[in-house]
Amino acid sequence: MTAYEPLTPLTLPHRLGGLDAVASRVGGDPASWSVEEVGDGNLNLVFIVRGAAGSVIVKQALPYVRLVGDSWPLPLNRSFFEFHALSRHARHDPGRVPDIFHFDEGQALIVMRHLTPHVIFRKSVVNGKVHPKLGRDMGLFLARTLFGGSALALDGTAMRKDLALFAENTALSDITENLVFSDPYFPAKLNRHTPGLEPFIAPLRADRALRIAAQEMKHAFVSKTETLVHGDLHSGSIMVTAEDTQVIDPEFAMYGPFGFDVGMLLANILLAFFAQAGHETRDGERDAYRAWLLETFHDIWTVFAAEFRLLWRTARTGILYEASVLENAADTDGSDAACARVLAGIWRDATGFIGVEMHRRILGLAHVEDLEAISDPARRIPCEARALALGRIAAVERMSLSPSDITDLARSILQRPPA
Ligand code: SR1
Ligand code: MG
Repeated sequence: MTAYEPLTPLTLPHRLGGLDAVASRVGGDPASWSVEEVGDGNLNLVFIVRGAAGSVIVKQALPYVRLVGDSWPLPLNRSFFEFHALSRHARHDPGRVPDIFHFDEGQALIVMRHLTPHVIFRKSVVNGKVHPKLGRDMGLFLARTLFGGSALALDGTAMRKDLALFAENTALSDITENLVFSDPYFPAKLNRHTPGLEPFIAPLRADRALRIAAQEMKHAFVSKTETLVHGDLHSGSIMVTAEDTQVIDPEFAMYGPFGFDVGMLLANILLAFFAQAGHETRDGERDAYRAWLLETFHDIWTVFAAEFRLLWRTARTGILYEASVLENAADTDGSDAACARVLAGIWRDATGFIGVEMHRRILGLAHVEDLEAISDPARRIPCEARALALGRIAAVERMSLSPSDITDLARSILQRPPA
Protein backbone atom coordinates (compact mmCIF):
# COMPACT_ATOMS: atom_id res chain seq x y z
CA MET A 1 0.00 0.00 0.00
CA THR A 2 1.33 3.46 -0.90
CA ALA A 3 1.72 5.79 2.06
CA TYR A 4 -0.83 8.60 2.32
CA GLU A 5 0.18 11.73 0.46
CA PRO A 6 -1.95 14.79 -0.26
CA LEU A 7 -2.65 15.33 -3.95
CA THR A 8 -1.84 18.54 -5.77
CA PRO A 9 -3.13 19.71 -9.17
CA LEU A 10 0.31 18.80 -10.55
CA THR A 11 0.55 15.28 -9.08
CA LEU A 12 -3.10 14.24 -9.50
CA PRO A 13 -3.03 13.26 -13.23
CA HIS A 14 -0.02 11.02 -12.72
CA ARG A 15 -1.27 9.51 -9.45
CA LEU A 16 -4.88 8.87 -10.54
CA GLY A 17 -4.35 8.54 -14.30
CA GLY A 18 -4.22 4.74 -14.06
CA LEU A 19 -7.48 4.50 -12.16
CA ASP A 20 -10.31 3.40 -14.43
CA ALA A 21 -12.94 5.11 -12.24
CA VAL A 22 -11.28 8.44 -13.07
CA ALA A 23 -9.70 7.83 -16.49
CA SER A 24 -12.83 6.39 -18.14
CA ARG A 25 -14.92 9.38 -17.07
CA VAL A 26 -12.39 12.16 -17.65
CA GLY A 27 -10.99 10.71 -20.88
CA GLY A 28 -7.92 11.49 -22.96
CA ASP A 29 -4.31 11.57 -21.87
CA PRO A 30 -3.99 12.33 -18.12
CA ALA A 31 -1.20 14.76 -18.98
CA SER A 32 -3.84 16.91 -20.73
CA TRP A 33 -6.28 16.97 -17.78
CA SER A 34 -7.12 20.26 -16.20
CA VAL A 35 -7.11 20.03 -12.40
CA GLU A 36 -8.45 22.77 -10.17
CA GLU A 37 -8.44 22.71 -6.36
CA VAL A 38 -11.74 24.27 -5.31
CA GLY A 39 -12.11 23.26 -1.65
CA ASP A 40 -13.58 26.17 0.26
CA GLY A 41 -14.75 24.19 3.28
CA ASN A 42 -12.99 24.00 6.61
CA LEU A 43 -11.33 20.60 6.32
CA ASN A 44 -10.45 19.00 2.97
CA LEU A 45 -8.94 19.20 -0.48
CA VAL A 46 -11.47 19.14 -3.34
CA PHE A 47 -10.34 18.88 -6.96
CA ILE A 48 -12.33 19.19 -10.17
CA VAL A 49 -10.64 17.02 -12.79
CA ARG A 50 -11.65 17.81 -16.39
CA GLY A 51 -10.71 16.10 -19.64
CA ALA A 52 -11.89 15.29 -23.15
CA ALA A 53 -14.77 13.05 -22.01
CA GLY A 54 -16.00 14.74 -18.85
CA SER A 55 -15.16 15.59 -15.27
CA VAL A 56 -15.12 14.13 -11.75
CA ILE A 57 -14.62 15.40 -8.23
CA VAL A 58 -11.76 14.06 -6.13
CA LYS A 59 -12.14 14.84 -2.44
CA GLN A 60 -9.21 14.07 -0.15
CA ALA A 61 -8.95 14.49 3.60
CA LEU A 62 -5.98 16.37 5.02
CA PRO A 63 -4.37 15.19 8.27
CA TYR A 64 -5.27 18.51 9.92
CA VAL A 65 -8.07 21.09 10.02
CA ARG A 66 -7.58 23.19 6.89
CA LEU A 67 -9.24 26.22 8.44
CA VAL A 68 -6.73 26.33 11.30
CA GLY A 69 -3.62 24.60 9.95
CA ASP A 70 -1.39 21.71 11.04
CA SER A 71 -1.48 22.85 14.66
CA TRP A 72 -4.85 21.02 14.78
CA PRO A 73 -4.32 17.42 13.60
CA LEU A 74 -7.37 15.50 12.43
CA PRO A 75 -7.59 11.78 11.57
CA LEU A 76 -7.84 10.84 7.92
CA ASN A 77 -10.50 8.23 8.71
CA ARG A 78 -13.23 10.87 8.33
CA SER A 79 -13.13 9.94 4.65
CA PHE A 80 -14.11 6.37 5.58
CA PHE A 81 -17.15 7.66 7.50
CA GLU A 82 -18.11 9.98 4.66
CA PHE A 83 -17.95 7.07 2.21
CA HIS A 84 -20.13 4.87 4.42
CA ALA A 85 -22.64 7.64 5.16
CA LEU A 86 -22.92 8.54 1.46
CA SER A 87 -23.55 4.87 0.64
CA ARG A 88 -26.37 4.70 3.20
CA HIS A 89 -27.87 8.03 2.09
CA ALA A 90 -27.88 6.81 -1.53
CA ARG A 91 -29.79 3.71 -0.42
CA HIS A 92 -32.34 5.57 1.69
CA ASP A 93 -32.97 8.49 -0.70
CA PRO A 94 -31.72 7.50 -4.17
CA GLY A 95 -30.52 10.34 -6.38
CA ARG A 96 -30.11 12.87 -3.57
CA VAL A 97 -26.35 12.42 -3.03
CA PRO A 98 -23.48 12.32 -5.56
CA ASP A 99 -22.61 8.90 -7.03
CA ILE A 100 -19.35 7.48 -5.69
CA PHE A 101 -17.01 6.10 -8.34
CA HIS A 102 -14.05 5.09 -6.16
CA PHE A 103 -12.94 5.09 -2.53
CA ASP A 104 -9.31 4.76 -1.41
CA GLU A 105 -9.15 4.40 2.36
CA GLY A 106 -5.33 4.69 2.58
CA GLN A 107 -5.25 7.93 0.59
CA ALA A 108 -8.45 9.11 2.31
CA LEU A 109 -9.96 10.03 -1.02
CA ILE A 110 -13.33 9.67 -2.68
CA VAL A 111 -13.91 10.06 -6.41
CA MET A 112 -17.47 11.16 -7.05
CA ARG A 113 -19.81 12.73 -9.56
CA HIS A 114 -19.02 16.31 -10.46
CA LEU A 115 -22.26 18.12 -9.69
CA THR A 116 -22.60 20.67 -12.45
CA PRO A 117 -24.04 23.28 -12.96
CA HIS A 118 -24.84 23.05 -9.22
CA VAL A 119 -23.72 25.72 -6.78
CA ILE A 120 -23.42 25.60 -3.01
CA PHE A 121 -26.83 26.57 -1.58
CA ARG A 122 -25.19 29.12 0.76
CA LYS A 123 -23.90 31.08 -2.27
CA SER A 124 -27.45 31.18 -3.64
CA VAL A 125 -28.71 32.50 -0.34
CA VAL A 126 -26.19 35.34 -0.38
CA ASN A 127 -27.28 36.15 -3.95
CA GLY A 128 -30.99 35.99 -3.07
CA LYS A 129 -31.79 33.09 -5.43
CA VAL A 130 -34.95 31.07 -4.88
CA HIS A 131 -34.92 27.25 -5.14
CA PRO A 132 -38.58 26.25 -5.17
CA LYS A 133 -37.95 22.54 -4.67
CA LEU A 134 -35.42 22.77 -1.87
CA GLY A 135 -37.85 22.57 1.05
CA ARG A 136 -39.54 19.47 -0.28
CA ASP A 137 -36.31 17.76 -1.34
CA MET A 138 -34.68 18.36 2.03
CA GLY A 139 -37.78 17.37 4.03
CA LEU A 140 -37.84 14.06 2.15
CA PHE A 141 -34.09 13.55 2.53
CA LEU A 142 -34.25 14.16 6.27
CA ALA A 143 -37.17 11.80 6.83
CA ARG A 144 -35.82 9.02 4.62
CA THR A 145 -32.24 9.04 5.88
CA LEU A 146 -33.11 9.53 9.55
CA PHE A 147 -35.89 6.94 9.54
CA GLY A 148 -33.79 4.51 7.49
CA GLY A 149 -30.78 4.73 9.80
CA SER A 150 -32.78 4.12 12.96
CA ALA A 151 -34.18 1.11 14.80
CA LEU A 152 -37.57 2.12 13.39
CA ALA A 153 -36.34 0.58 10.12
CA LEU A 154 -33.39 -1.61 11.18
CA ASP A 155 -33.33 -4.74 13.30
CA GLY A 156 -31.26 -4.65 16.48
CA THR A 157 -28.19 -6.30 14.97
CA ALA A 158 -28.02 -4.08 11.87
CA MET A 159 -28.61 -0.94 13.91
CA ARG A 160 -25.99 -1.78 16.55
CA LYS A 161 -23.41 -2.74 13.90
CA ASP A 162 -23.81 0.67 12.28
CA LEU A 163 -23.83 2.38 15.63
CA ALA A 164 -20.51 0.67 16.43
CA LEU A 165 -19.05 1.54 13.01
CA PHE A 166 -19.87 5.24 13.24
CA ALA A 167 -18.96 5.40 16.95
CA GLU A 168 -15.33 5.43 15.76
CA ASN A 169 -15.86 8.87 14.22
CA THR A 170 -14.76 10.33 17.53
CA ALA A 171 -12.62 13.24 16.35
CA LEU A 172 -15.39 14.83 14.33
CA SER A 173 -17.99 14.28 17.03
CA ASP A 174 -15.57 15.93 19.45
CA ILE A 175 -15.37 18.99 17.15
CA THR A 176 -19.15 19.34 17.22
CA GLU A 177 -19.33 18.78 20.98
CA ASN A 178 -16.91 21.64 21.59
CA LEU A 179 -17.59 24.08 18.76
CA VAL A 180 -21.39 23.88 18.78
CA PHE A 181 -22.39 23.28 22.37
CA SER A 182 -19.67 24.72 24.61
CA ASP A 183 -17.25 27.23 23.06
CA PRO A 184 -19.88 29.85 22.12
CA TYR A 185 -20.91 30.14 25.76
CA PHE A 186 -17.51 31.11 27.22
CA PRO A 187 -14.48 33.00 25.87
CA ALA A 188 -12.89 29.89 24.28
CA LYS A 189 -9.54 30.30 22.53
CA LEU A 190 -10.80 29.61 19.00
CA ASN A 191 -13.86 31.85 19.21
CA ARG A 192 -14.14 34.97 17.12
CA HIS A 193 -16.86 37.53 16.59
CA THR A 194 -17.53 40.78 14.77
CA PRO A 195 -15.86 43.63 16.70
CA GLY A 196 -18.63 45.73 18.21
CA LEU A 197 -20.93 42.78 18.92
CA GLU A 198 -19.74 42.57 22.57
CA PRO A 199 -22.79 44.31 24.11
CA PHE A 200 -24.94 41.48 22.72
CA ILE A 201 -22.55 38.68 23.71
CA ALA A 202 -22.04 39.50 27.39
CA PRO A 203 -25.72 39.06 28.37
CA LEU A 204 -25.88 35.74 26.50
CA ARG A 205 -22.86 34.33 28.31
CA ALA A 206 -24.29 35.58 31.60
CA ASP A 207 -27.62 33.89 30.94
CA ARG A 208 -27.84 30.82 33.16
CA ALA A 209 -30.95 29.40 31.51
CA LEU A 210 -29.22 29.56 28.13
CA ARG A 211 -26.00 27.98 29.35
CA ILE A 212 -27.99 25.13 30.88
CA ALA A 213 -30.07 24.75 27.72
CA ALA A 214 -26.91 24.51 25.59
CA GLN A 215 -25.53 21.79 27.86
CA GLU A 216 -28.86 19.97 27.74
CA MET A 217 -28.62 19.96 23.95
CA LYS A 218 -25.05 18.66 24.21
CA HIS A 219 -26.36 15.95 26.54
CA ALA A 220 -28.97 15.00 23.93
CA PHE A 221 -26.37 15.04 21.13
CA VAL A 222 -24.02 12.74 23.03
CA SER A 223 -26.51 10.32 24.56
CA LYS A 224 -29.41 10.00 22.09
CA THR A 225 -27.93 7.54 19.62
CA GLU A 226 -31.23 7.32 17.76
CA THR A 227 -30.17 7.32 14.13
CA LEU A 228 -27.38 7.93 11.64
CA VAL A 229 -27.18 11.70 11.30
CA HIS A 230 -25.39 13.56 8.50
CA GLY A 231 -23.80 15.54 11.31
CA ASP A 232 -23.03 18.79 9.45
CA LEU A 233 -26.17 19.60 7.48
CA HIS A 234 -25.82 23.32 6.88
CA SER A 235 -26.33 25.39 3.71
CA GLY A 236 -22.74 24.64 2.65
CA SER A 237 -23.49 20.89 2.56
CA ILE A 238 -26.21 21.30 -0.07
CA MET A 239 -25.67 21.90 -3.79
CA VAL A 240 -28.48 23.22 -5.96
CA THR A 241 -29.72 24.11 -9.39
CA ALA A 242 -33.20 25.44 -10.14
CA GLU A 243 -34.32 21.82 -10.52
CA ASP A 244 -32.12 19.71 -8.31
CA THR A 245 -30.91 19.42 -4.72
CA GLN A 246 -27.89 17.32 -3.72
CA VAL A 247 -26.59 16.66 -0.22
CA ILE A 248 -22.81 16.39 0.19
CA ASP A 249 -20.12 16.12 2.87
CA PRO A 250 -21.45 13.73 5.55
CA GLU A 251 -18.00 13.24 7.11
CA PHE A 252 -19.39 14.16 10.55
CA ALA A 253 -21.81 11.21 10.36
CA MET A 254 -22.49 9.49 13.68
CA TYR A 255 -25.41 8.09 15.65
CA GLY A 256 -27.23 11.01 17.24
CA PRO A 257 -30.69 12.48 17.86
CA PHE A 258 -33.31 12.57 15.08
CA GLY A 259 -33.64 16.31 15.63
CA PHE A 260 -29.98 17.17 15.05
CA ASP A 261 -29.84 17.40 11.24
CA VAL A 262 -33.33 18.92 11.17
CA GLY A 263 -32.36 21.66 13.64
CA MET A 264 -28.99 22.41 12.02
CA LEU A 265 -30.58 22.89 8.61
CA LEU A 266 -33.46 25.02 9.93
CA ALA A 267 -30.97 27.19 11.88
CA ASN A 268 -29.11 27.89 8.66
CA ILE A 269 -32.35 28.98 6.96
CA LEU A 270 -32.94 31.40 9.85
CA LEU A 271 -29.35 32.70 9.71
CA ALA A 272 -29.95 33.38 6.02
CA PHE A 273 -33.19 35.18 6.92
CA PHE A 274 -31.44 37.56 9.34
CA ALA A 275 -28.48 38.08 6.98
CA GLN A 276 -30.66 39.39 4.13
CA ALA A 277 -30.81 42.93 5.55
CA GLY A 278 -27.04 43.14 5.08
CA HIS A 279 -27.35 42.32 1.38
CA GLU A 280 -30.12 44.78 0.52
CA THR A 281 -29.27 47.86 -1.53
CA ARG A 282 -32.55 49.44 -0.36
CA ASP A 283 -34.84 48.61 2.56
CA GLY A 284 -37.31 45.88 1.71
CA GLU A 285 -35.47 44.77 -1.43
CA ARG A 286 -35.21 41.21 -0.10
CA ASP A 287 -38.70 41.00 1.46
CA ALA A 288 -39.85 38.38 -1.02
CA TYR A 289 -36.68 36.39 -0.45
CA ARG A 290 -37.14 36.50 3.31
CA ALA A 291 -40.70 35.25 2.82
CA TRP A 292 -39.38 32.38 0.67
CA LEU A 293 -36.85 31.43 3.34
CA LEU A 294 -39.56 31.19 6.01
CA GLU A 295 -41.80 29.27 3.63
CA THR A 296 -38.89 26.88 3.05
CA PHE A 297 -38.44 26.54 6.82
CA HIS A 298 -42.06 25.36 7.05
CA ASP A 299 -41.80 23.16 3.95
CA ILE A 300 -38.78 21.34 5.37
CA TRP A 301 -40.56 20.54 8.62
CA THR A 302 -43.98 19.79 7.08
CA VAL A 303 -42.59 17.50 4.38
CA PHE A 304 -40.27 15.83 6.89
CA ALA A 305 -43.17 15.12 9.26
CA ALA A 306 -45.47 13.86 6.48
CA GLU A 307 -42.83 11.55 5.04
CA PHE A 308 -41.88 10.33 8.52
CA ARG A 309 -45.56 9.44 9.13
CA LEU A 310 -45.71 7.63 5.79
CA LEU A 311 -42.57 5.63 6.57
CA TRP A 312 -43.97 4.91 10.04
CA ARG A 313 -47.03 3.34 8.43
CA THR A 314 -45.32 1.58 5.53
CA ALA A 315 -41.66 0.91 6.37
CA ARG A 316 -41.53 0.32 10.13
CA THR A 317 -39.55 -2.91 9.86
CA GLY A 318 -37.29 -2.35 12.86
CA ILE A 319 -37.47 -3.30 16.50
CA LEU A 320 -39.22 -0.16 17.77
CA TYR A 321 -42.97 0.45 18.13
CA GLU A 322 -43.87 -3.02 16.94
CA ALA A 323 -47.14 -3.59 15.08
CA SER A 324 -47.93 -6.47 17.44
CA VAL A 325 -48.18 -3.93 20.25
CA LEU A 326 -49.73 -1.07 18.25
CA GLU A 327 -51.63 -1.70 14.97
CA ASN A 328 -52.61 -5.23 15.92
CA ALA A 329 -54.00 -4.23 19.31
CA ALA A 330 -57.71 -3.51 19.84
CA ASP A 331 -56.81 0.18 20.18
CA THR A 332 -55.97 0.73 16.48
CA ASP A 333 -55.25 4.47 16.80
CA GLY A 334 -52.30 3.75 19.09
CA SER A 335 -49.77 3.69 16.27
CA ASP A 336 -50.68 7.18 15.00
CA ALA A 337 -50.59 8.50 18.56
CA ALA A 338 -47.15 6.99 19.13
CA CYS A 339 -45.85 8.49 15.87
CA ALA A 340 -47.19 11.92 16.87
CA ARG A 341 -45.35 11.68 20.20
CA VAL A 342 -42.07 10.71 18.48
CA LEU A 343 -42.42 13.62 16.04
CA ALA A 344 -43.16 16.06 18.87
CA GLY A 345 -39.95 14.94 20.59
CA ILE A 346 -37.96 15.37 17.37
CA TRP A 347 -39.32 18.90 16.97
CA ARG A 348 -38.42 19.84 20.56
CA ASP A 349 -34.84 18.64 20.07
CA ALA A 350 -34.63 20.31 16.66
CA THR A 351 -35.71 23.61 18.22
CA GLY A 352 -32.92 23.39 20.79
CA PHE A 353 -30.37 22.58 18.07
CA ILE A 354 -31.61 25.58 16.06
CA GLY A 355 -30.66 27.79 19.01
CA VAL A 356 -27.11 26.53 19.52
CA GLU A 357 -26.30 26.39 15.79
CA MET A 358 -27.40 30.02 15.36
CA HIS A 359 -25.13 31.02 18.23
CA ARG A 360 -22.04 29.11 17.24
CA ARG A 361 -22.07 30.51 13.68
CA ILE A 362 -21.75 34.01 15.17
CA LEU A 363 -19.72 33.46 18.35
CA GLY A 364 -17.60 30.38 17.65
CA LEU A 365 -14.83 29.42 15.23
CA ALA A 366 -16.79 28.49 12.10
CA HIS A 367 -18.91 31.32 10.75
CA VAL A 368 -21.23 31.48 7.74
CA GLU A 369 -20.77 33.39 4.51
CA ASP A 370 -24.36 34.68 4.72
CA LEU A 371 -23.16 37.00 7.50
CA GLU A 372 -19.42 37.19 6.75
CA ALA A 373 -20.14 38.55 3.26
CA ILE A 374 -21.67 41.68 4.84
CA SER A 375 -18.46 43.69 4.79
CA ASP A 376 -19.66 46.70 6.82
CA PRO A 377 -19.69 45.72 10.53
CA ALA A 378 -22.28 48.42 11.21
CA ARG A 379 -24.69 46.51 8.94
CA ARG A 380 -23.60 43.05 10.04
CA ILE A 381 -23.95 43.61 13.79
CA PRO A 382 -27.75 44.12 13.83
CA CYS A 383 -28.19 41.01 11.65
CA GLU A 384 -26.07 38.97 14.05
CA ALA A 385 -27.66 40.43 17.18
CA ARG A 386 -31.14 39.54 15.93
CA ALA A 387 -30.03 35.98 15.08
CA LEU A 388 -28.53 35.64 18.57
CA ALA A 389 -31.82 36.77 20.10
CA LEU A 390 -33.88 34.20 18.23
CA GLY A 391 -31.30 31.50 18.99
CA ARG A 392 -31.63 32.19 22.71
CA ILE A 393 -35.41 31.88 22.68
CA ALA A 394 -35.26 28.68 20.59
CA ALA A 395 -32.79 27.01 22.97
CA VAL A 396 -34.38 28.10 26.25
CA GLU A 397 -38.06 27.81 25.29
CA ARG A 398 -37.75 24.75 23.03
CA MET A 399 -40.37 22.78 24.98
CA SER A 400 -43.18 25.15 24.07
CA LEU A 401 -42.46 26.59 20.61
CA SER A 402 -44.16 25.41 17.42
CA PRO A 403 -42.66 25.90 13.91
CA SER A 404 -45.03 28.86 13.41
CA ASP A 405 -43.94 30.36 16.72
CA ILE A 406 -40.35 30.32 15.45
CA THR A 407 -41.14 32.00 12.13
CA ASP A 408 -43.47 34.54 13.84
CA LEU A 409 -40.65 35.35 16.25
CA ALA A 410 -38.19 35.74 13.35
CA ARG A 411 -40.53 38.27 11.70
CA SER A 412 -41.13 40.22 14.88
CA ILE A 413 -37.44 40.28 15.92
CA LEU A 414 -36.63 41.66 12.46
CA GLN A 415 -39.07 44.54 13.01
CA ARG A 416 -37.66 45.73 16.32
CA PRO A 417 -34.27 47.18 17.27
CA PRO A 418 -31.76 44.42 18.12
CA ALA A 419 -31.66 43.77 21.86
C1 SR1 B 1 -12.91 22.72 12.68
S1 SR1 B 1 -14.20 22.34 11.66
C2 SR1 B 1 -15.32 23.64 11.83
C3 SR1 B 1 -16.65 23.36 11.27
O1 SR1 B 1 -16.54 23.05 9.89
C4 SR1 B 1 -17.37 21.93 9.58
O2 SR1 B 1 -18.05 22.16 8.40
C5 SR1 B 1 -18.27 21.75 10.77
O3 SR1 B 1 -19.42 22.56 10.68
C6 SR1 B 1 -17.37 22.18 11.87
O4 SR1 B 1 -18.07 22.50 13.06
MG1 MG C 1 -18.29 20.04 5.29
